[in-house]
Amino acid sequence: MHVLAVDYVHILHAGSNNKNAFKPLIAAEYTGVEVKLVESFEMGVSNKTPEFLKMNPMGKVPVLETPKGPIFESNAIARYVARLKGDNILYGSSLFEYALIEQWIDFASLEIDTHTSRWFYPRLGFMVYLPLVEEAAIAALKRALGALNTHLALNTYLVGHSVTLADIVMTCNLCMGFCCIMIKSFTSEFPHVERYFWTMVNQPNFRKVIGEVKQAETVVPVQSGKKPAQPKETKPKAKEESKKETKKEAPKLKVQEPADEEEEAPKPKPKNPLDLLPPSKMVLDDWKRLYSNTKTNFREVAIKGFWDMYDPEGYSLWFCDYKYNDENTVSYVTLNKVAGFLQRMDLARKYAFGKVLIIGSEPPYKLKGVWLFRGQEIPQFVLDECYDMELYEWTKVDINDETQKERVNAMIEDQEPFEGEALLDAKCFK
Ligand SMILES: N[C@@H](CCC(=O)N[C@@H](CS)C(=O)NCC(=O)O)C(=O)O
Repeated sequence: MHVLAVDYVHILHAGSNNKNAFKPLIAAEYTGVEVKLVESFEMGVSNKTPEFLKMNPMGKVPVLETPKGPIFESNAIARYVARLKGDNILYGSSLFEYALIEQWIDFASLEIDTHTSRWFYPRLGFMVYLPLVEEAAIAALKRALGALNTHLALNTYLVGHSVTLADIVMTCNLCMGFCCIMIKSFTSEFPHVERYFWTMVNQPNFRKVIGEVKQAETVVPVQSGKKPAQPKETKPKAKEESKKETKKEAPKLKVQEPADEEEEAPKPKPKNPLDLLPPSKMVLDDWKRLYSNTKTNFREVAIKGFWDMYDPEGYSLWFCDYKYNDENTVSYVTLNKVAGFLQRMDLARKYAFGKVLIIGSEPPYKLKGVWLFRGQEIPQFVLDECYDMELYEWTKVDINDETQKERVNAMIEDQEPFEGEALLDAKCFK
């Protein structure tokens, strides 16, 4: 019977933690094409069988089985998955957008992946480690990240106004860097790349495939004493020997894997230190409810209610001021930036309330806000986990200063004009 490719369950040969396999798996989440990872894949064994070598003579993964035959090379597989269903959202809406998507896919492969690998693999002993070569790889990677950063200063996505295949390939390639070698002090030179990467990996369709992503905390030390990989011999090797060599899978990414049934029961999560603070008379949810339900007389009802409830011992108020306002030249990119910030603050929902104003009737727009946090300081876990925090200047509100108090009120109320300027929008975190 002839099976239509759109109805076919495609089998993807790769391990479950392979960033190249993530590309088609994420594309499949967007297009609804059925792609399943092959069962019991063992790197260095499954990809060296005669049957596998018929699918990819390189013996490399990923490989996708389709009704017409196998496809290897992860970008080609991802393109196939993206285009299988005629009307799809991953390939842009014009020939020009299509070309830009291809441009960024090539860039992600040749300028990001190549240089990240040239930095990372020699440190693992997969290639000869030479300090001068590493220096050149890092310089080339920085040049590429600089260019990407410039593009992302004005664009939420690589092409157009939604996720395309270019974002999928770029994010998977950046994933190896962020998870394995590009520590915070390295990536903070590229704040827009950081914002882009964390926004992408937290999109539900990415998260389903990749899981939770954690940034590398240290640069892998050079594996001294490890012999560099030898060039492959042309004559076939004895089974055991060849197994050893081909087991060189790309390193495991530091993502949270699905729990193994045989593993011990997970330890109870340690309490958030904010839960250990002395109880407060202010109930944050009551304030959030009052804010949401007040439709008229906002000053008299909500603002007055806020100060009646406010507990200056259990909570603190903070003004935030975006450091890079001159980059806010495109309205929807600026709005997306704020939306992403509030989305990433989700982890603090039990402990915070915030208002961010997007100020100005024309670009560059200014971002200013006020946040209420449990405790006297900005919670450490928020500073650690939400990278947007460092994009703002933070100043504690002195509530004994009436001018500052009035500024808080104006922000909570979205008062317009605000400090003499119109508001493009105001976003609330509650
Ligand atoms: N350009 C290829 C790279 C494939 C690749 O290098 N795969 C590695 C695992 S990520 C592999 O199979 N290595 C086994 C080997 O070198 O024999 C793609 O994007 O699919």
